[in-house]
Amino acid sequence: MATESGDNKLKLYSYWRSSCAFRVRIALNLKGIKYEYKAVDLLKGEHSHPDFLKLNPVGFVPVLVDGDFVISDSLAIIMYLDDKFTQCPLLPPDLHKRTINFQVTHIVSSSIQPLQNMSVLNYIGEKVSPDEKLPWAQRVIRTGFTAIEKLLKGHTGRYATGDEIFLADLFLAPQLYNATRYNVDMVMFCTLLHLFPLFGQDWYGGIEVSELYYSVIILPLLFHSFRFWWSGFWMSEISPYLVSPHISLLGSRLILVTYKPFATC
Ligand SMILES: N[C@@H](CCC(=O)N[C@@H](CS)C(=O)NCC(=O)O)C(=O)O
Repeated sequence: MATESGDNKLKLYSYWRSSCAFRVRIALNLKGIKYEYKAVDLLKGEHSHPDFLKLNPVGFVPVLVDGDFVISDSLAIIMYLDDKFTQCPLLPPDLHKRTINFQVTHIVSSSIQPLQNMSVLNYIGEKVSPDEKLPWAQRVIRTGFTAIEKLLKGHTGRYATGDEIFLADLFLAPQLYNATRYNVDMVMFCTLLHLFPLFGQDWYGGIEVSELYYSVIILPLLFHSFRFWWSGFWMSEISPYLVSPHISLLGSRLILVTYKPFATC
């Protein structure tokens, strides 16, 4: 398997939370391509540093450097990697499937992500109000996801357009991560949630077994040991009941807070 480009390992300029860089990291990892990770901290403004602007004058991550060839857009980078490293092709041979992949990709990369980019949200926060940042991000994500839901209906398999991972998946997974960051209510987006159940756990009744176990078994156990200890210590039968409602309440709250039925799908 081709892993490196000549003697020069590929260099990826990335920020861990950047959904655009996340797309490229998925492509690199799927294809088993080794690369050097160059962290660019967006929160510290490192993307505006003159050295970084030499690589990408727009001041965005990701940037991929292959020898002396510099590419500064996630889709361009991914297409470059797909042509150069042919293992795990990212575009399906079927014309319709391929076109659906392009549509999803462009909805995410043109109609969602740029509108909720850090600089846009900061601008809204400054010029309009900090309170408007979150509703705006949620709104653009919801609009885009509504379109993608429609588009994918009848085409999905284990992944967005069948049983193999293609371009659309590389753009969708990071955008779903963004949706979790912006606390978008996902109950309407059944197809997306079925494709990426991990992102849906908190949204559609995905009670984590460990949480249930914690609330149903561990807390009562703790409570009863505490009761024994308490009554032994204080030689009193009344005192444990003073704390019991508190602890049971904590137990049931854990269930109620995390449980949300997958009603609409
Ligand atoms: N079309 C570009 C967009 C790149 C982009 O917007 N990157 C974001 C992170 S996901 C960024 O660097 N934001 C910095 C900012 O908004 O100032 C791509 O797909 O690579």
